[in-house]
Amino acid sequence: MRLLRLFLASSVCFVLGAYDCAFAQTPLPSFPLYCQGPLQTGPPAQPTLTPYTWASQGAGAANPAPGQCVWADRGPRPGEMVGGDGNSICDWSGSFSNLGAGQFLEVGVYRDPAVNNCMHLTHYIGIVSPPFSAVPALPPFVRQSIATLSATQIASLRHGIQVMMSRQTTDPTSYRFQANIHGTYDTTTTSQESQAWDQCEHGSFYFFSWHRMYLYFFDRILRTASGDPTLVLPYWNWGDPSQRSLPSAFWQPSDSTNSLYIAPPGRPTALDNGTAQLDAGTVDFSNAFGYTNFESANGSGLSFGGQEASAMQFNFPHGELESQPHDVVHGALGGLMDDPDTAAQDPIFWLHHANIDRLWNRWLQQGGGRQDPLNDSAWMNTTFEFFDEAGHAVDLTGSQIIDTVGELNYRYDDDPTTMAQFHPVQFHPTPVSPRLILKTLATSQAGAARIQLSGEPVSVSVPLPENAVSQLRAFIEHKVENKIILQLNDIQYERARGIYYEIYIDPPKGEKVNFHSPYYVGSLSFFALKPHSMAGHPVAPRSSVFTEYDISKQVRDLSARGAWNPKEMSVILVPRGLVRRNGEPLPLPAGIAGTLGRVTIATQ
Ligand SMILES: [Cu+2]
Repeated sequence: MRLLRLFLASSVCFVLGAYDCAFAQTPLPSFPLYCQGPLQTGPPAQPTLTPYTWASQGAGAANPAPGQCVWADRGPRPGEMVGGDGNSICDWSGSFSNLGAGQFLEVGVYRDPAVNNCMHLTHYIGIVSPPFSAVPALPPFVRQSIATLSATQIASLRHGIQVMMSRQTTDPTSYRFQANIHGTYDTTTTSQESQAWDQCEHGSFYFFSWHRMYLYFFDRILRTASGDPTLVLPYWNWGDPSQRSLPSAFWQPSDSTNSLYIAPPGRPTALDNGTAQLDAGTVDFSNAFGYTNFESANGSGLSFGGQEASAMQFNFPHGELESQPHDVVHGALGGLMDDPDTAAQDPIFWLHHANIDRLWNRWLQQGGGRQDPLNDSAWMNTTFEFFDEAGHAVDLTGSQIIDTVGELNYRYDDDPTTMAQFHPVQFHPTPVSPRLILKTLATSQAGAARIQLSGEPVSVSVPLPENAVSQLRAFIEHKVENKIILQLNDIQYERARGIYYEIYIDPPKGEKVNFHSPYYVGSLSFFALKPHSMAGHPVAPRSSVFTEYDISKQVRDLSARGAWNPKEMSVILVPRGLVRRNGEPLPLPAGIAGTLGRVTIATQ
């Protein structure tokens, strides 16, 4: 009903073409429905449905009658009594089965076009008695920082995860099935598993939208599993310096009674005993927030949200926020979290991604032209499949997840109360850009051995041929304004293991560098940097894996400092990982973590 309205509104905007087009504030999707017992759940084939009859007028002292339901403030409109499961409440049937005659139940619902138009239960409010409140809409769920959760809320979160973990893997609402949707080494045993697993989107502008959908359904399944209608998935705000260690609920107690606990080697011991935390540089997102464009051309990761590329599980290069802090936090945490095929097995995964999802809202809030790729019909209309709390397959598209309050019924505790800025304001349909081809200026020694990345810093020399020097000079002197780009090419590794690399250009010899240094350009994490594809797409060669960094500013700074060396550029990779609470680095894993085929300096 509401989605249709949104669609109509956007069609009108498309017709208006280049005119700016703002939506009126859309109503919240959840409305209070009052029912009187007894209500009976559907036949054995549909045990998750609760059919009912509409009362003719709004809830009052003697209304609805036994077996009936109705809105708070009015009777049903003709269009509301629809076919399919239109007069059925879907999911959570157990809540209704014990309701006796003379008892009234208040719930929050919205009509769910994804599940045969049933009245989808969003809020369970409980037994009420007249007079009923006539509030026409219910507030959305609020995702809170884990640091603000009460002991009761933590207990509820643990219980929900534990119930999901106790379900059979073949059940789409089980914890393992849900984790495997992201990625897995498990062998599939059903066709549903083959179709649903290994679907995560990395390295394209679907990264944000796919993970928002994934968390949305996980949150619904978790709430139902917990039996607590007020439970909402929290987020881990590692951006706050006081919250950089693993939230204590995840490691205290450190035994099997705590469903949030993962024993080593699933997590590094230092995380699980509270001695380690994420470094300030690991969680820094200032670079990504500086970008005002959500998407970049196919082949370029220089945008907040990633390249316009086809939906496939792992693509390259990654967008800016995906790369840092998303990938880098995965990389620093190590253990299960450092591999897309195991990451979601650690319950901290969901809180890490809720924070990434929250940062998407914080980025939009910066304004300055930042907006979602509403003009891109592929981003708006590509369908992804998930499962709801009843185990039904459900589809979502980008256009259905832009406004978390109006479309998905949740908000973050620090979202502004008015969500107007999250609504589309402009429609300028644009054709998909062709794949961006960069001009290579210089590359590290051809034919040399692969560059080995270990627990020690590595310096890679990139000799500058004459042509590169003249082009870089023209750039330094502002005669041309093309971006200068650093690429790390042909990245190979076997299994990631809790290490990532900060990258610096020509730092002064002997100077102790960190991510605040002017020579810092970004970081390399191995997370999701492996060719891997969904059924029907060919697997890309490993040599095609690369990351890229805009080094325009660093190149001009070099010259301004008088440190510009026209013979070569030195690219330094400094290994990083978890740190102690006092900021001292913890020992890094020994041996070779991965290798690079070459380092390239290029221009657009
Ligand atoms: Cu992730």
